[in-house]
Amino acid sequence: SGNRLRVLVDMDGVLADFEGGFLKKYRARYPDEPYITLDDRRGFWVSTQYGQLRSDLCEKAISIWESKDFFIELEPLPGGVEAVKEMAKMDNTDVFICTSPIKHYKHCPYEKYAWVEKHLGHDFLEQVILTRDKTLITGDILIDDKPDILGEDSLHVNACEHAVLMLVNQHLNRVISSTCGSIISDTHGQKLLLIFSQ
Ligand code: UMP
Repeated sequence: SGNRLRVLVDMDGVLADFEGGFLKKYRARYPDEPYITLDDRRGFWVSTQYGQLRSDLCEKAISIWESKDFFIELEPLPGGVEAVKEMAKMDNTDVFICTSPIKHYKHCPYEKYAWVEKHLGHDFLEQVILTRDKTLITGDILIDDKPDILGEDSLHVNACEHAVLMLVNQHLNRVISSTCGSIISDTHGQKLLLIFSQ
């Protein structure tokens, strides 16, 4: 509250290796089906690109992350968990994990909490925000890999006065540059860091 900095950190693709976990389990479950290497992955939606490869593969892709143990077994991306712990120790700073669960709710929300407990500790469960619309959450900084974060309040996000953007490398362990603007993204899926403040 007040003059504290509130940092929102995404989970899939930022802290947890969603893409790597997906490909490993997809290939194990569908060994005879075509797949897309991590180098050839384009765009945020895995299901869309698999659907373009062959229409029935969209459903098969979705079946992977709807399965039990998919989210809890995701490997941490290098540097992510360490960076969150470091930020959480900073003065006047509150760090929250801000993540969108899938609507197939049998396993995902539970396993997202379990993942945070496993990698960041029980006390960090206090910091978990599950939302399908991140623009409804008030924060100063959102660290996310999704290039188009849209929702009920997205006009507000885009119109904010002191928007600052920082491009971070692959994960969030090294901030490499910062600039003013609204939302930037890299064509090769580089992670972006979006700061919005009122
Ligand atoms: N997700 C899909 N389809 C995809 C890729 C990811 O539904 O093709 C889900 C997995 C996560 C969520 O639950 O989207 C990612 O949300 P954020 O990283 O924006 O929090």
